[in-house]
Amino acid sequence: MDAQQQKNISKTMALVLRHKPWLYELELDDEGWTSLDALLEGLREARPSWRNLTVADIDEVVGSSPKRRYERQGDRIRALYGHSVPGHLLKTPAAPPETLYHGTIEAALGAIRQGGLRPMSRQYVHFSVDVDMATQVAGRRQGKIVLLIIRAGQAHRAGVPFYAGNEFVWLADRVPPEFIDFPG
Ligand code: HQG
Repeated sequence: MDAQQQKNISKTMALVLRHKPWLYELELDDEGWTSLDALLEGLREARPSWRNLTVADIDEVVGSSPKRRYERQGDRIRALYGHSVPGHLLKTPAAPPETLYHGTIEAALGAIRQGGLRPMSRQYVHFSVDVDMATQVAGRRQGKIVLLIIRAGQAHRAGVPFYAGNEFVWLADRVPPEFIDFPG
């Protein structure tokens, strides 16, 4: 499978595993898991060039993501972060690294200074473990990139819950502005 095909399949998996499982008649459980067979069936029907997709192809897509977007366990698969499906997915609270990063754009700063970081259209607000990834995240948006440093350890000790998406991506319900270092 070439890189472009991997990317196309990954984007479609993100759409159904994070946002619109009903497109493929998938049901997500409360940890986001769904049937691998049902996903494969939906993908095979979606495009003629995907008609012969196999579990090995899905594994290739799962393994090709440096951000570890997806996880497969036996006959089930899920997205590890990024969800907007209705109903709250269960995440286990965990102690975050002392420092996390969040890349955003200048236009959002006023609201973030005032109300802190919020999930917006997703279920959780997302953080990166390093500056590079946070910069890439911000680069998806139009506007001047701003890097926020999150005093996650301090926030956690003060009672703000955090959840591990995977080893690179952390999640929270919200982070108040007093735990955010703004530039300048
Ligand atoms: C901003 C992708 C105004 C926030 C990415 C962000 C990531 C506020 C935007 C993952 C705000 C939401 C998540 C507030 C936060 N007022 N704006 N109070 N609080 N914002 O896409 O973090 O590649 O939902 O700064 O790479 O950009 O698809 O979140 O700009 O890892 O695997 O509201 O999704 O992962 O945007 O991205 P998003 P995000 P994949």
